[in-house]
Amino acid sequence: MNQSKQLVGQEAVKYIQDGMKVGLGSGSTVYYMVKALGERVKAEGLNVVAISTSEVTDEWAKEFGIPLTDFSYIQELDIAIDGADEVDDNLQLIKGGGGALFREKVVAAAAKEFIVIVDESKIVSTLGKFPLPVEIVPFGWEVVARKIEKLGGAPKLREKAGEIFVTDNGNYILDCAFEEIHDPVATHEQLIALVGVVETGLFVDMTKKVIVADNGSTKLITK
Ligand code: ABF
Repeated sequence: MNQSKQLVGQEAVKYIQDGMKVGLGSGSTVYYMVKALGERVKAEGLNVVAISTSEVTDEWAKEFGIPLTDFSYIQELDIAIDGADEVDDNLQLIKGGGGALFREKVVAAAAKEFIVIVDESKIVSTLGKFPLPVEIVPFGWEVVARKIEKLGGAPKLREKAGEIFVTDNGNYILDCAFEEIHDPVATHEQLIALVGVVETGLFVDMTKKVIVADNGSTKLITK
């Protein structure tokens, strides 16, 4: 599995050119991409600057010598590269298993090109087997949960080490077991309309390029 993640991480870095402003995603696959990018910075003197999507990725960027900036300096990125929990046939995504979905969506939306890197286990025909992460404001989260329950989402408040999980933005996450999401656009619209929902892990119509590990190599899926 790690070899697959390494392969797609290294392949994605080939799309980064000198002078680019880069969005760095989160998750274990992204770790290998950040490592590979750091190796290019070191070996080629590649001149890039990056905005990351989590405090964990911040640490990886520092470890591998990738200069970091933030949106107070740059408001558009040339490319963003991130992982995913599920990818369907239309390149619609479920993201947020790592809890960074809000910053991941902000960064992906700010990028001219958004490339997703996954091992083959993430490819599905229909989204939803992976519980959909929905970031919510802590105040009145129980009200939002009941509304999502009525939508068939079977919401579960995310915990970590027996405590309520709190995102980098100070919010909570409901993991919603929809099982099958046949219309990701409509489901996202229904959820984002609920007062108290900050963002959903449905990344619809955001990527046109997915790099998938494939039996010791990689393949590019585009739309
Ligand atoms: C992140 O990557 C999250 O959105 C997603 O949950 C995670 C996938 O993690 P991994 O690459 O470790 O499978 O972008």
